[in-house]
Amino acid sequence: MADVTRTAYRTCPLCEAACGLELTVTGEEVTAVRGDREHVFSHGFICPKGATFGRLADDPDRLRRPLVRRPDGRHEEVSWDEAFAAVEAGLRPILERHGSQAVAAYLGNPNVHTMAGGLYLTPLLKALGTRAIFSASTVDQMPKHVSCGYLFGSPLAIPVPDLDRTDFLLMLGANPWESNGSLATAADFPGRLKAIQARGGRFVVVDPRRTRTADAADEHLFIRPGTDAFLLFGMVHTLFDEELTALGRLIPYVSGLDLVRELAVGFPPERVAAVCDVPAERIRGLARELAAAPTAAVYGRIGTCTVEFGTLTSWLVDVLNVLTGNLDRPGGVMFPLAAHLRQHTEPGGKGFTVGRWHSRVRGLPEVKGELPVAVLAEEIDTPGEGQVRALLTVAGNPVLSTPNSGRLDRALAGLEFMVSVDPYLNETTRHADVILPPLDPTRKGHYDFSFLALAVRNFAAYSPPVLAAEPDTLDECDILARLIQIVTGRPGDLHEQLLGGALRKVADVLGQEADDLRKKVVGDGPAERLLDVALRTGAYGDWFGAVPDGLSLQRLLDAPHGVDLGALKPRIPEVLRTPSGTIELCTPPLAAETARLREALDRPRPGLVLIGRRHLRSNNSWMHNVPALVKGRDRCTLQVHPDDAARLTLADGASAEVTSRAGSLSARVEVTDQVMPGVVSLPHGWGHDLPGVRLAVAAAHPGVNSNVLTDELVVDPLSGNAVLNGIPVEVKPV
Ligand SMILES: Nc1nc2c(c(=O)[nH]1)N[C@H]1C(S)=C(S)[C@@H](COP(=O)(O)OP(=O)(O)OC[C@H]3O[C@@H](n4cnc5c(=O)[nH]c(N)nc54)[C@H](O)[C@@H]3O)O[C@H]1N2
Ligand SMILES: Nc1nc2c(c(=O)[nH]1)N[C@H]1C(S)=C(S)[C@@H](COP(=O)(O)OP(=O)(O)OC[C@H]3O[C@@H](n4cnc5c(=O)[nH]c(N)nc54)[C@H](O)[C@@H]3O)O[C@H]1N2
Ligand code: SF4
Ligand SMILES: [Mo]
Repeated sequence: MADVTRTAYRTCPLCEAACGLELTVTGEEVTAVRGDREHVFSHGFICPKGATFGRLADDPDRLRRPLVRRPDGRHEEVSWDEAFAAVEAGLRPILERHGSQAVAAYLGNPNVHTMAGGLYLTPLLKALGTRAIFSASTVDQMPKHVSCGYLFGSPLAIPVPDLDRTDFLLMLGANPWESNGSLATAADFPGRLKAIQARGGRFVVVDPRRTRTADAADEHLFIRPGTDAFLLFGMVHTLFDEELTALGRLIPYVSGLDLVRELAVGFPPERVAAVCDVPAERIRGLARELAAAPTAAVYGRIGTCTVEFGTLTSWLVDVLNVLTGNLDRPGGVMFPLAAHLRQHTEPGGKGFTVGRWHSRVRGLPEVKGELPVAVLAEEIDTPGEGQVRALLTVAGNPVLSTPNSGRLDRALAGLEFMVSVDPYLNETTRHADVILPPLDPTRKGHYDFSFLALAVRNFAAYSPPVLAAEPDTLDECDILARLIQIVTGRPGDLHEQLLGGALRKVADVLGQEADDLRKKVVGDGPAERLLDVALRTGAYGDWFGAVPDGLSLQRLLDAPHGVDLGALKPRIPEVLRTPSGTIELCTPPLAAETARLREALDRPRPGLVLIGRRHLRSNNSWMHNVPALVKGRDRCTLQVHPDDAARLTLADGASAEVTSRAGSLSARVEVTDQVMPGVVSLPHGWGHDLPGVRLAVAAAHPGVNSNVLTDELVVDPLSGNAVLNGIPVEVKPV
């Protein structure tokens, strides 16, 4: 009998844009992928990665059953029972002998793209009871969490640019033409930028590289890596100096304005220009344009976070939005309201603090319940009381993605025990004693817990699994649930326990019995049932029937192209969680950090510095095993400006040796004026030629690991975020 062909709709989980996909499924295979033209948010947009959605499922290197490492170092497939027994045998003695602090956890980026990550990691970490928690957040957006924590009282209150209504967008350190956007979920980000221009608006890009986004912009300004805080302070200075501040309806909700005015005195554009290489007149001009635009948004992304003054830079982005009255107004930057979350009834809360504990070796503060991943290697390789002896990784590849990964790679080899929840035997998991592979994305349901709270328009979508699970495979929720049980030693149906806990909270509010509510819960899987409860009691929820037409999982199941929940609405003051219930514009840690920035004005300029870059067909480190995404010319090149190439006698196509404090590597030179003089660029996520890795396609296109060069000893002090841009390097011909 011929295979039946059908159409399925599904949210793409591969980046933050949350596009709707239309899949053609023939038998048990996804045979074609296109953008879902009826999707309420993405309207048919798709990128080359989304187009390969089905290929992850049939990748021959993708693990379907667990692997256990044998004494000779080889990984061998075993049954699930054997694998979980090996986890128990590995973890238990360490927990008993050294306590939970000896077990660290590293959570990687795809956790924010899976339902299991959104729902089962918190209970797992709680069960582990360790404070040695690390994640990809501290090689990414932690500075934004911290600045928003201080400003708005919650690290999750992150305003996003209202792309569809703004008249003027100033974008720093973001390249959505390649990345498809980040901390601003906007399917077809490029199309939304072009629409700004089409309606008579403008967008300006600040970046040390002339990216595709910069090419499309009305104006591109080169900036010295790591110096955006100076540029932005120069703009703040100008707003006060030229009396251009206009807080509008925010006036009663802002405290600390005078302090910012005082701090800005120290950063006249004429003084900061020499540090950031943006002319003083242009800095003043940008401030004037921002103030004059009917609506405007300042948006900074990873290039403003993964730098020494990351938190200060992220803060200044929103200071500018506040000073020009653009925070929380249509066309400015606004707070989304996701369907699984609730609105607050009034402003005010506990506020945001850091440093509830500190890392053992370097003493860096805890932030948002975790420690900087830049200290992970030293926590493992430094002996003494509290040393990390075992590691759990879930959806992470820190050997390619975190600073001084050479040191981390060596540290992982010295662990007493390591377990990884991951579908690949890759650069990191090759160190694992046990690898537990989750189902591929075609076989799991999807709801974006993280990104619907960052979307430039409120909407909700749920996708059921497209293909049935193969025999003898496990869903990620089940894997994480088993790990929880191994750690706690407690029996029972953990899924039902979690659901019961969620329902008891709701039952109190509704004055009903949890058991009665349980009967009304919809959903085929454990994650789906938890989602149903969150949706029904969320901002648009049906409250189990109390609100007619309210949202529920059933409503989303009935709407395969998503449910539009409207343009973003103002949320100040309700969203504010600061103790004062106001926007606290300048808290003491930020003022103190500003003093440090002031001192940095007089630092000597470094010589050559390294920055990263992203390519449309990459996804951090883990999709280079998809043939369609790696074909063509080698993309892992060291971009060098022609002036630097001439000075250093580097020829296009030749090899160069790049050396930093942390390490050295050799890469192929690409001479191009896309990078500014004094700056070289190498993408991250490559270096697939390590022994023991099972990624046949990636290994044939290995590239080099740029994080061999990044330095784990330099972090943004307020957030602990790694510095991955602006690394001092020396380059010479090989
Ligand atoms: N130099 C430099 N370094 C960087 C960056 C940079 O710009 N420059 N960017 C940083 C950023 S923003 C990030 S987010 C990090 C990413 O850092 P990581 O999260 O550590 O690395 P990824 O490359 O995203 O690797 C994801 C891992 O998850 C696995 N995986 C994929 N899907 C699933 C799944 O459904 N379940 C499970 N359990 N596992 C899955 C993959 O096989 C892979 O091992 O890298 C950072 N590193
Ligand atoms: N195709 C693709 N898409 C992705 C990813 C991917 O790996 N590939 N990764 C996903 C992830 S995890 C994330 S976090 C997002 C990131 O999304 P984006 O933040 O848009 O990431 P990038 O494309 O790296 O853009 C960062 C830009 O900052 C510039 N830059 C570097 N240093 C500085 C600086 O000091 N100042 C300024 N102003 N600019 C600087 C770089 O030249 C680069 O153009 O992308 C996501 N989407
Ligand atoms: S832009 Fe992101 S979400 Fe959209 S298709 Fe591409 S990878 Fe998927
Ligand atoms: Mo990221």
